[in-house]
Amino acid sequence: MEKLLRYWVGSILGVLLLITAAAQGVTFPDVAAGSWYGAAVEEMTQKGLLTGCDDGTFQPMREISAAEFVVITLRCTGRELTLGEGHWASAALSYARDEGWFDWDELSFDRGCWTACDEPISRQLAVKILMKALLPNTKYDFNVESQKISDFSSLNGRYYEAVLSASAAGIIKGDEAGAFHPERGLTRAEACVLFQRALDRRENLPPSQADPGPKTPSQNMETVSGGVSENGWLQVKGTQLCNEAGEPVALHGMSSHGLQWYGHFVNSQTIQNTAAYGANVFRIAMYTGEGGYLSQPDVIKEKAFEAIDAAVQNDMYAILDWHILSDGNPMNHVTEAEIFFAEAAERYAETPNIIYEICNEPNGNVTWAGDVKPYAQRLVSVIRARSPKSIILIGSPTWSQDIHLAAADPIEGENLMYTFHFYAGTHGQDLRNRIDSARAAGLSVFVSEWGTSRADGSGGVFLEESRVWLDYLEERGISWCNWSLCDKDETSAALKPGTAPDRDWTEKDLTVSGQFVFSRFISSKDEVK
Ligand code: DCB
Repeated sequence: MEKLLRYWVGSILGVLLLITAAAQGVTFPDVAAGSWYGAAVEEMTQKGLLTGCDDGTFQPMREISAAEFVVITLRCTGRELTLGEGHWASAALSYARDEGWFDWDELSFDRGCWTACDEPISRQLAVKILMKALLPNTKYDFNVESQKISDFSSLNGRYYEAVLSASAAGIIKGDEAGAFHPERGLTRAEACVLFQRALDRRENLPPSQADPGPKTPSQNMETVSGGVSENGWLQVKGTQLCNEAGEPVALHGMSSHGLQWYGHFVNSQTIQNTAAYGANVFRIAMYTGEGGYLSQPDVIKEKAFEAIDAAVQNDMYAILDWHILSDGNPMNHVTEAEIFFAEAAERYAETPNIIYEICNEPNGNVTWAGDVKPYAQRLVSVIRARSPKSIILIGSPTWSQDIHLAAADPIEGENLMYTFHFYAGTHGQDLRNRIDSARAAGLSVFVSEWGTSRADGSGGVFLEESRVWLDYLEERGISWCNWSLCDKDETSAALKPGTAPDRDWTEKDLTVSGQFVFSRFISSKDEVK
């Protein structure tokens, strides 16, 4: 009873405060009229985008949590929320993740729980979510905008696009010293100002720019298929992979899992089993860390060379993949990489089958300009000195998703392509748009690894999402390899647990993922010679 009374008194007081505040044109007792953020709060409240706290206050100087930020962003896009299971914001958080406003490792969903989403959101992540949700097609000039942000060098590469486009759109302005402080929190007052600027900007865009849909540089690309005896040395013309005769070609096939774990699925028989379904490429994932090449160089190198020879016997292209993963920065082992690729490129200098993939997935605290690009320049020159014509595949930060950074600052040279990796349960339309923009800027893209699962190799299977992705790649003549040819008990694996590696396979040996992927090696558009 006493509780109820307190509640009523509280509410009445709250209402009285609200009325007085409204009379002054401001809605919250703790938001002073005329303060630098007062107008933004008022506008957001009038539009129904802000509700304030249970006690009727706004708490402008409290740091906004990730959950609060995502929920308000979603409201700004005009979407209604339904309460999900568990955390009050779980429906909004899942929606935002599925839309690609943030990646799964930025706000993690763990064992049914949105961990850490009640913690203050970092400024860099907030700006990324805001830009992806409200102003996804904002253009920027890398050099101009990066100059404006005095602490730009401390920014992680995966936030370049968001922060630079937000700067270009006038959404963020640094402090007195021009600093953005990417890792700091954001007060609710600051967040409100960001929302208001983004909404203003959005309202003033011509409708076509507000949502132009994906750009489509070269759709309906007709490609040829077939093996090395038909296509010979590959070459890049414009953004397209072509055969020796200059015709657009698409490579489709499997990637191995780690040679140190699933090397028994990397032999002439298993590679031939994929060729029997129409594959014309095989990727050899030579992990460097996790018990791979760096801990047993001779054994793993021999296995990789055997795998190349098996692919050659089967008339297939072979991607030799320096599979960095736990060792996230390729510069950590650049000398080892130079020695390895020097030997490989010399050995296979005359073999048209080989494609060099010099760094699987840079991740963690790496930048394009400071780490991946200088690494790639060194490796390209090592390989080129020995194998002048071969195709070289180059990764980018954020597990080879940051191709926009490469597009803004590419590497000089011929027959270079940039890898883009995706997992259909995690990555979606915003990344397809990113590929289109990169290609429109002249970048040549090769999907050397993708999975039907979530980004951790399990979950799903996400066949519908995979179909959308493969149709997208097919329309553009983009080549791909699927993760992975092994029998591990995870949804991305193509083979059922216990499948024998030393015989032909039938549909029954393939998992749901394997059946889907094998059925797509030959695309409906391939002009089979
Ligand atoms: C990539 C890696 C690849 C990894 C797959 C699936 O990593 F290139 O090595 O494979 O994508 O995560 C997985 C295997 C597991 C194994 C694990 C560790 O399927 O069996 O236990 O490697 O060796 C990615 C790709 C994208 C993202 C994250 C990762 N992403 N990742 O977008 O967040 O964290 O490994």
